[in-house]
Amino acid sequence: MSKTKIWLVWLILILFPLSGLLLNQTYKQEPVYKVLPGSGKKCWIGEKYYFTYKFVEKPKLGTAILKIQLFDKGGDRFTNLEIAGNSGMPSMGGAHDSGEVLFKLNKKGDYLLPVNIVMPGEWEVRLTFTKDKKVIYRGSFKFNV
Ligand SMILES: [Cu+2]
Repeated sequence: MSKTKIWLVWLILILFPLSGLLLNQTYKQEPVYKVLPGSGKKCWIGEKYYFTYKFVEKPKLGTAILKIQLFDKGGDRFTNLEIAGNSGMPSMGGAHDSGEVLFKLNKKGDYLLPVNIVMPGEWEVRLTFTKDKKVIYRGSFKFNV
């Protein structure tokens, strides 16, 4: 092989894995969660739905129940989305992350999720809304215990 060809082979051997790494990083980007406007306030999901969220009681150590009420744009209750929540302490690098847990619907059409608060400090809940298996909205909020 000529020197040029050997160079080319080396170049390909090095560049190929490098470009793979770069592509991988692009695709593995963390999903972005919109910061929600606040407990009890209307949070719009596009123009079709909105929801409100609040804890049934002020959160303290133990299990806090997070309640979401979902409405269509006309203000009627809507229950055909799936909602998942992931709670944890941002300052503790995932040490208490619950993983994605589905909210359960009660008879009134409220979505409920138990959140396990195991220590005082700043907590975050990340919400994921899914329609027909597709994620249509991600939002998060923080609170202190
Ligand atoms: Cu902690």
